[in-house]
Amino acid sequence: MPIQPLQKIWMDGELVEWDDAKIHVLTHALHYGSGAFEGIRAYDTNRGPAVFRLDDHLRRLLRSAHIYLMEVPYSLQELVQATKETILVNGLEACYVRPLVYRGYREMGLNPLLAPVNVSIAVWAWGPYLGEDAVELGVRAKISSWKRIDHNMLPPAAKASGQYINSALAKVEALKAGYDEAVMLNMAGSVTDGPGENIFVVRDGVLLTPPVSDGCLDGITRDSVITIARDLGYEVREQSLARADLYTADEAFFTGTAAEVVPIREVDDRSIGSDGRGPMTKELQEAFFAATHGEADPYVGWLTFVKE
Ligand code: PPE
Repeated sequence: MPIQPLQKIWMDGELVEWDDAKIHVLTHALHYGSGAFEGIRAYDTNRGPAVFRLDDHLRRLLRSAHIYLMEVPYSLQELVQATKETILVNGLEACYVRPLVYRGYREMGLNPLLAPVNVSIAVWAWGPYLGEDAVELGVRAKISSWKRIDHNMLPPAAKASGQYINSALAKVEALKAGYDEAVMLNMAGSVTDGPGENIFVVRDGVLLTPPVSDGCLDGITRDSVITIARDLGYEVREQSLARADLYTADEAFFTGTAAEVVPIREVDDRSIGSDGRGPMTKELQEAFFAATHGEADPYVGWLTFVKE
């Protein structure tokens, strides 16, 4: 995804020029993946740009940092303010927001505890994550030969930088095999996540998604879709899924901040349901986009209005 340079990036309390937002090549996180990040979206609303579930994302960032014993030198409230400032100064109505907490420069070796903890927040314009047509037509997914990181190897609950080389291996394998996206299983063979998305299936009118204990990320879009589906009167169950549950689903879709809500039309060359976007997927997509754009009153509390 090529990035269009903007104006400023927030680094350790200051807004620096985009082209000056640099780090030393001996930054600990660059060598060892010792960082944690978030992916957040701000949407265009009739009250100006609004960040979707900002506090929830920043709380997860602080949890990820806590898991890795990184003490973040800013409070949640300071990070909220910094995010709003960064969006405002770059003048975007809608954007993707990438806060990063990372072990910085002047300490090498595998003990990260002596390295400083730095924080940055960047924004950029990020269009449809899985392609222009994916939102309507859906994507073709493939079960990856790469298992998702297991609880006893790396904590799946943390959105830690280094953990994403696992996702990248799965993503590249799927792309090189001619698919759009991967689906990762855990060591026991249960479905977990896409490389950067949670996964849902619809069976007999019930919405099913793997429990966080199976090793998926505790996704904020996932939580939003579960809430919306229940409010619409659907039964939602968090239960383990085997790969054949995907093959035989009536509908399936990915959720994520970058991906939003994207139908899955095939898994391992088996078409799912009517081979396109199913009716419940469409209904949930529409309700989700209404919520993110400030057009659904019950969910306005999920938005942080940048100019207010
Ligand atoms: N699982 C994984 C592994 C994951 O990385 C994400 C977000 C999700 C599920 C969905 O979580 P949430 O965004 O809270 O609904 N992936 C982020 C990074 C994507 C990237 O390519 O970078 C994102 O969507 O921002």
